[in-house]
Amino acid sequence: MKKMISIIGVPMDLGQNRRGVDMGPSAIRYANLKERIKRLGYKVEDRGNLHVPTAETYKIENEKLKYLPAVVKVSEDICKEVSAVVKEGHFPIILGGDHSIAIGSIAGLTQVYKKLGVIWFDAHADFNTAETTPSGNIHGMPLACSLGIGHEDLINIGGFSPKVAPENVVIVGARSVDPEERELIKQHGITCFTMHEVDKMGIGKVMEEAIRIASEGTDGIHLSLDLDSIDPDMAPGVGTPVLGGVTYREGHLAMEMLYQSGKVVSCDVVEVNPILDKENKTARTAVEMVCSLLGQSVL
Ligand code: 6HN
Ligand code: MN
Ligand code: MN
Ligand code: MN
Repeated sequence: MKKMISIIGVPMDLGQNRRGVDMGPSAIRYANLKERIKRLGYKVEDRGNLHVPTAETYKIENEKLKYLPAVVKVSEDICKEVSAVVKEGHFPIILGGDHSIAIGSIAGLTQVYKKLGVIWFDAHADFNTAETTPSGNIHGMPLACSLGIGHEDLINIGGFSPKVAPENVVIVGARSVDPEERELIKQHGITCFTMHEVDKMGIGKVMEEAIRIASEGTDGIHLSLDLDSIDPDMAPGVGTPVLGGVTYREGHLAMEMLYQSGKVVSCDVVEVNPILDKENKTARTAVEMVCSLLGQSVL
């Protein structure tokens, strides 16, 4: 029996400074996410959007952790919603919003999956802290937070820390990592397949390794899919585009291999910004990736 899919929208834009990423859930829904998943033979429920306060109603108090109190509040809400659907045996798809939402989704998942593997598919590593951040934007910090590195309020969402172990976390597609962030990644022994490895080994071999690492001794894999991992030609509508990304076909192969592993239990789809997009191309790419993750092209 296929798991039921639960779509959860989080119109979060407080983790970065480009407006428009709060419209990501609408853009992805408009690209027909629910219908497309249904066609693959799944039952799907759309649980609507969680409430996210408007940036203009907040004053930034800490330049190194912008909108911290609001991000903490929304993360707790995401945690509750995600853990509730996972307890029902469903597969959550959490639509961002910026990547800070992964703090809450991983917190919610680990209420149930005590040993969770994570594949962080991203042009960035999202491994900054208040001490290393060049921007003060929390969307550059969620992976570090999930490993228990960062501000106390962010790492303790859902009541405990760390959520995941470094030996079960893999970054794929990185090509823009800040100098001190790089040191933190090394120091914590996180496996990172940058675009250098994707070019050299091929995406097939990279994903084989990534799936092995995220599977070893875990109850499941969470895919955190940042659309800026994909090359800007197929994903131009993101706040922090970086040239030289994963191609459309490489992205599909990666998603298909994740499907074939049978280990994926949830995913985030983040950083789609329709204001910066061209005719909803990035949201459409996102939907194609999710369909491949759910078995669209595998017989
Ligand atoms: N994302 N490393 C940069 C920063 O500001 O910390 C960029 C982060 C981008 C985060 O794309 O999810
Ligand atoms: Mn149910
Ligand atoms: Mn990211
Ligand atoms: Mn990114």
